[in-house]
Amino acid sequence: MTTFSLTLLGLGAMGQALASTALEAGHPLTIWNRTSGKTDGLTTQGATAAGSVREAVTASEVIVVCLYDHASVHAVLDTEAETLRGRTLINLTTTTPEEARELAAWSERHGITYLDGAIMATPSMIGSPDSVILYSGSQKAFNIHRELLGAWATSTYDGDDAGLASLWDLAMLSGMYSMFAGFLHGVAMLQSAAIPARSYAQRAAPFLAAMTELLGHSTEHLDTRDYSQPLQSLEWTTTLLDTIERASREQGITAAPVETVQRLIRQQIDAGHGAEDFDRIIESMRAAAQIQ
Ligand code: FVH
Repeated sequence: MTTFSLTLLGLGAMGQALASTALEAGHPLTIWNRTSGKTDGLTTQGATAAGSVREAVTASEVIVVCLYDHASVHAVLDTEAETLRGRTLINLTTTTPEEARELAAWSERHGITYLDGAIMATPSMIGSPDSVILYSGSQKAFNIHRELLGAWATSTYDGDDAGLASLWDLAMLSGMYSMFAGFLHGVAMLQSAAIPARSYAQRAAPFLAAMTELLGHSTEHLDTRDYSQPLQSLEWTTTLLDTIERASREQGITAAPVETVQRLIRQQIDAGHGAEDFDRIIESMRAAAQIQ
């Protein structure tokens, strides 16, 4: 394996995992964190703790940032744009696509090679093939540093538009959080009858796993936007969700997660599409953002 020196800015839960794995892979590592106390375990493993961002950036050709959010990335890097000139910046902080593009443009203005990454894993998964990190931005940087990226996770490159990794990341997380909210709504419904969450989880997990099989079943109509062959019509689905809403109220809990879906359905029924497939609610999502 080709080892090269690396700097990591940000030693939160994820930064710690990335640092530790890079050290295990044999990369000389310089680390920096805003507040003290987070470098100790890593220096024991062989990392060098820098006293300032400038010192940390100067130490390596490749600078990885894993900070709280986009604002914290600028808070750390803005004063060091000239120090970063000629180096490669890999940003693993969660941002929006536009924020990633903004940072790519900022990097270009300052002669910095920019690669954006989106981590689809928890800290404990880093270093295992089950963890995935999506990248977009500089293909050259992705290719050159593939071994390091591979030590952290299974790496994929989605193109030179720096915003694409974030777009994929947030699209995947949107699906995940909506599913978790639905799961918790189910837990609350059953807990109202003194049924423990564990019992619900035991039945819900295989049921939801079976339902995810439907996701890849037929997606063509989502691209053609032809919903005229319904698997479940909007009229049929709204009646079912209405029953869930009433059941929620009977059990003394909110139906808020279901109400959100109902609003999207009603928009399409009101526009005269009640006989079409449930998937037509995607048009309500587009309409909400004025994208037609
Ligand atoms: N943890 C996870 O499961 C995930 C999974 C997928 C993606 N993420 C993203 O990774 C970024 C970092 O997440 P994290 O888990 O390491 O986050 P924290 O443990 O909260 O650490 C945050 C670090 O950011 C530093 N920081 C915050 N604000 C500033 C600032 N204004 N200036 C400088 N540094 C800042 C913070 O420093 P300190 O509080 O220790 O001084 C931590 O180093 C994140 O984008 C996730 O979405 C994680």
